[in-house]
Amino acid sequence: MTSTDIREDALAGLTFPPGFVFGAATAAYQIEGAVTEDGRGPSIWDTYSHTPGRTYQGHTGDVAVDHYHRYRDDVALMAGLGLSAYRFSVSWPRVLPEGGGRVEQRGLDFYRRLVDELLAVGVQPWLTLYHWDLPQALQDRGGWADRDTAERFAEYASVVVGALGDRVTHWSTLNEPMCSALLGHVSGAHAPGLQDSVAGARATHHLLLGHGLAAARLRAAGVSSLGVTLNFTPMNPASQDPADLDAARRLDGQQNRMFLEPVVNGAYPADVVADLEAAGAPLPVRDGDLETIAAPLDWLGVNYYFEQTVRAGTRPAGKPPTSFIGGGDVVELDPVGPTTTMGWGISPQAFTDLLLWIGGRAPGLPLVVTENGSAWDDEVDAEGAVHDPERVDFLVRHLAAMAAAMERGADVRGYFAWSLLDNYEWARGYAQRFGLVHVDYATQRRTAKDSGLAYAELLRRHRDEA
Ligand code: IFM
Repeated sequence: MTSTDIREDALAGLTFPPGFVFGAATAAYQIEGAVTEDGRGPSIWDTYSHTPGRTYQGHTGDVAVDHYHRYRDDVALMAGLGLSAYRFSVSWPRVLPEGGGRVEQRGLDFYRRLVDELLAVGVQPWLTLYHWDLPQALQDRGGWADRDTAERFAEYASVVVGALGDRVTHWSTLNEPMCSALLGHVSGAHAPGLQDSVAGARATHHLLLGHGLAAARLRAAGVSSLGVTLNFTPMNPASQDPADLDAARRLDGQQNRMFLEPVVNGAYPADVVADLEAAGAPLPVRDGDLETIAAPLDWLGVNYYFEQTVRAGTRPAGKPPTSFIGGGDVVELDPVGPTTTMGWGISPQAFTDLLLWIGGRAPGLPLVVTENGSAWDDEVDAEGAVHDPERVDFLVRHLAAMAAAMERGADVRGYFAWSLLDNYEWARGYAQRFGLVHVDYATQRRTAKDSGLAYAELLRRHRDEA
């Protein structure tokens, strides 16, 4: 069997409704490089990645995959794969190097050129305003733990929509605020690298407030396709023991419900509020905030990678610090069965269940899968091909799982593979490859992997069926 046969086989029977959007996603700091060019200011990720001991082998996004200079070729690559959409993020410190005030026109011009290039080849731009690269100048004034950062985010949203609102239709405010808030401020596994639960709770609320304030600015500018992207990890109890059930409830609360409920229903879950208060890290909610946060949306972005089983108990020595407020007495179990190189388990069934669960919590709100993907050790072989059967399998099984959810009523309108290209996987550096397209980091050469070719084939059939 050739790799083409394998693709043909895997794709048989996978069909999606006409108009279903298929794309791939990236984020500014993970791909752009050019961190000191055209007036860009430093971000918290520049600071973090340059701090010894923070990232795998000291890897930084200084060069990344040089997309800032190679964006034309990368757009041509997307067109070649037949993507109907491309989800990317704007780098806040490229546009407002000090976080607010002075606008750097050269930064905006880059995104205008990128968007024009996409439109010219018929790929819809899906723009995310914040994928974790807060201007360092704002961090120096307290970052997301400080309420003013939410106001600065709204200011930044106004600047970007003022420059690109005439050509970008699909807008998202935040990517995965859970990671910004809890990985950034509780475990310190991400920038700004704090281990401070009070700051974690404050950052959570101010990120969500920033989302609501920015949403109002985008609406005022006429945006009619507006969403926010949340990352969901289903939390399963290791047993029916009440302590394990409670551990799963608490982590599910902070991972999933603390972000979903205020955005779609205008309230933090009461059990989460109580947990955070008991941990001495209350959410700093003021009158009117929850109405702002619950701004009407046109779609909800769903990022899904894996599910997690947890139990109550003392975290074994050697486990990384918890990312959850008061979560020091909860243990995340290692997955059973095969894992990706990230160490994540593979659970397509949990993806189906998750989409149905979200649909039940947010009835009437269309869902867009804004990220889903897997990391593997990929290599270019002597013939110049990249055979990544594990990623093909992951992709096909997750597409099938999404289709199963849709069949059972989940209103899913699009799917973006993470990621278009191999790129800078944050604290894990360049050791983790998520791309549909392989990047040789020494030469920056791009090579479509078998998974990229399989995806292209699926998209070709989808277009033909339309
Ligand atoms: O690379 C990240 C991305 O930036 C956010 N979502 C998860 C991906 C894989 O870890």
